[in-house]
Amino acid sequence: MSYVDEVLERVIAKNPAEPEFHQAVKEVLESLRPVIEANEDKYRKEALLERLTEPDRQFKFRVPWVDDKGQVQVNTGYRVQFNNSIGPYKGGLRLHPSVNLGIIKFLGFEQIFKNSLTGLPIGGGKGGSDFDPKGKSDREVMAFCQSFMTELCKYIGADTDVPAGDIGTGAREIGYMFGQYKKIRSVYEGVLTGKGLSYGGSLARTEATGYGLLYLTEEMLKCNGHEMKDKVVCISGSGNVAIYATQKAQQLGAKVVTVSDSTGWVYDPEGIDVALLKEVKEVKRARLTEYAAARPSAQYHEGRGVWSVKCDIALPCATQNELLLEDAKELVANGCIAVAEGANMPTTLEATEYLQQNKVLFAPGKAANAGGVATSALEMSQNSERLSWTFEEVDSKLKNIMVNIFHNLDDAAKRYGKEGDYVTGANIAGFEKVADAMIAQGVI
Ligand code: NDP
Ligand code: 2IT
Repeated sequence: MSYVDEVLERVIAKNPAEPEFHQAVKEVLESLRPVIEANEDKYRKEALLERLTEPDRQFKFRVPWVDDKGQVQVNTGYRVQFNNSIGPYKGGLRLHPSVNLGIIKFLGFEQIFKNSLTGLPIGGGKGGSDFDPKGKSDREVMAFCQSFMTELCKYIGADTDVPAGDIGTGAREIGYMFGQYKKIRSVYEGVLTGKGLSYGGSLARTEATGYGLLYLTEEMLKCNGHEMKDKVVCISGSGNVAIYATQKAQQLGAKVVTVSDSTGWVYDPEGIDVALLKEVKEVKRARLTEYAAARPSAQYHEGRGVWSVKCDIALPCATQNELLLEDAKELVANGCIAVAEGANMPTTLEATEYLQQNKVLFAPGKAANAGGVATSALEMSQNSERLSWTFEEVDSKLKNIMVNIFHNLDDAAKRYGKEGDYVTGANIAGFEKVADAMIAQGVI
């Protein structure tokens, strides 16, 4: 059996009931085949793939907190420190009822390659909890965040492991967590990114993932003879990534006609009103029904359905496995030319394959959404030198990073005779640097 197949089997056997983790490992290892086969004896002897697919360590802990009725609630907290061969562990904290160890491991595994692709010195990690911030008061969210950090603070630090936001974790949660870290550890350091601007946050971090997604998409289009201007774009999600992806797409001259949340979606043929969307989602923390109620041109639909709308470009920005084979078929039938993943692993393996077979340009999340973590690394740099850069400075570095990422994965795909296969290109380009560092650092 080939080394790749052997390790895939082993990962599934050793980590039962973690389907998202299996899916992420399968996608990466399958596309690394040409690189692994060229070095099979060496990598097998080094057990490189076994080491790469086994986290350095993982923490799972109780998070007790008191709700507004005086009732004690108990959630489960996680932090997976996956690989620090090229820098301190870096990756977000997801707060969502669906969170379990397998989901955190898939996200942590993806983060290794994504962080490598940024060209910045950051390793891969991820964490979170099954806590649901939706419908909680600010005091309840604070109580949870403080309890979560009371345990997490033992394992993280500015040179060790630097968490950030993800689904359910925004500026409010990062603020409460930072406060508790400082209170317990008595150090003022850049231990979290995505901080508020008054206490060490970076300008443009809020916008970075969505803006970065569009910078990479624009470059991909340009290199394939298209442009963003006048394109019709479907976006899913209506959180941090979706909002700033919508904003940048509009700045580049495209028309974004959909957004969604976990209960429904909006079709707005006049183009999404970003100011209204921000008001509904960032200020009121309300549902999309409020957007539709305030906007005469918008139609609200229950359930899923974003990918049934005719578009040139699809940007899934909500969550994993939200773009299925049947959606891919619909997108192709409607003439879609490009899909770029704002979320982590939003497209199933079958859907990705179908899109690529039908010549749809496809940018995988670990490249397309790397602008968030890249700007987090820029926040770490600013914290280390105790300075803050202007919005324009950060934004122009972000744009350079995203353009470079696209060319690196384009080149890597070409080197292995897979021109235009950006999934393979991203996995190979991300892997090469990490593999090199792991081998250089010995068996640890
Ligand atoms: P937010 O919490 O700000 O927004 C998440 C959005 O996705 C909401 O609209 C939410 O709807 C929707 N959503 C979440 N879970 C589900 C679900 N199970 N089914 C349907 N809709 C869902 O998160 P972000 O925008 O930060 O993150 C979105 C994606 O981007 C995630 O995959 C994340 O890992 C990824 N990402 C985020 C980065 C960042 O910097 N924030 C960086 C790189 C990737 P509702 O409000 O109804 O739950
Ligand atoms: O998935 C991701 O890259 C993030 N949620 C951002 C991580 C970070 O450290 O900024």
